[in-house]
Amino acid sequence: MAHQPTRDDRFSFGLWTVGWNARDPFGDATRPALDPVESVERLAELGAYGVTFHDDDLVPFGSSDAERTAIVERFKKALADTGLVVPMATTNLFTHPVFKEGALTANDRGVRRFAMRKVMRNMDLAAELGATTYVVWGGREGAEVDGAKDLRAALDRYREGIDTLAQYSEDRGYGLRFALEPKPNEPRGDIFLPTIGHAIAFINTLEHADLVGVNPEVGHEQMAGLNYTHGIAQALWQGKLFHIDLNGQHGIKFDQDLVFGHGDVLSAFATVDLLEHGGPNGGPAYDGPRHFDYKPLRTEDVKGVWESAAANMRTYLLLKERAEAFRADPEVQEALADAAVPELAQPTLGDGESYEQLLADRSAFEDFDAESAGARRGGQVRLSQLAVEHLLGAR
Ligand SMILES: [Mn+2]
Repeated sequence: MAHQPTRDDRFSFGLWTVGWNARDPFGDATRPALDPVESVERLAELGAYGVTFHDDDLVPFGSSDAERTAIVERFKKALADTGLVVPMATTNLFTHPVFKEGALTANDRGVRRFAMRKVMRNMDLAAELGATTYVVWGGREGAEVDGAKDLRAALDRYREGIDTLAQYSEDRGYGLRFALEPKPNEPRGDIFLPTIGHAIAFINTLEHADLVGVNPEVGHEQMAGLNYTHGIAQALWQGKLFHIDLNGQHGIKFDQDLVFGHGDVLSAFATVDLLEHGGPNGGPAYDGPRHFDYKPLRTEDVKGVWESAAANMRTYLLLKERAEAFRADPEVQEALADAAVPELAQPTLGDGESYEQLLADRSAFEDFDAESAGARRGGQVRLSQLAVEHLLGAR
């Protein structure tokens, strides 16, 4: 019953999460900005194993080379002192006004070339710090005015951008894998590659498709009304779940970035069960960092920031424990069998069976009793209730 996180749990946080000073579109900051070194120290104390960053989270935009070097050296010392690692890094291609109309897909070619250079520069640092995953969130890659963007050209330029960056990583020997982060909207009215499915379909067109996967965020899929667990299950199935962003969201509204589990907790339970166990019939589970991309509520002070960081990890561990108890419960096993869940793992055709043999099998059609199959007990509510009871600690 250990809910105290350890390095083995591989929890990681973005500098921009705990470091958010709580400025929003309607109000000023309610907290001071945090020193990245303080964030590293506090996250290490709380039991995290990793820290991630956008280039500008660490080195403010426009810093001189000398300032950049000094900041990076101080950060590296904090990492060495605490043992925290940098599993992932990413680029801020959204804050500065230069990116107001897009970055890798901006109409302005000069902006696109600047964006590509900004990513390459931070990839150098990411590799130096030992990162293995490079996240690409195209928050400004999109439009509000459909007529102001050649949508197919934008996808051409997106593909050109990702393939060029992947080639750069290969040529420099960085060994980075890229993880595209889908989001349907916000800050743009409509963002390109809005869901996991769109992103995976796009990835399949890339020259370096093998180096590119997805970094799905709970809230981003739920903002689109989609089932996050289903989305990451498909990404796992296609070998594309390179990274995850865990947080909480209450349905279709603005991007809330709540603490993990503080939105749809039943969905969070299913997500942890999938990540840890690979699904009801087993299967490859997720072996990457458990990364939290949340924002401490604007109502909180700095103490509340660290309470909320701890809450993400504790909630994950509680859900993990609950999911293990659910899987180990004999009544759950019985309910799964009753709902025929294991049967789906069995191929529809027999070993070596052709469709000719299927056509010849009268029991499959002519003699099949559709009425009794249609009357079969579902047993799904029982399974759902068992999950709820385990979640509530009633079992
Ligand atoms: Mn978000």
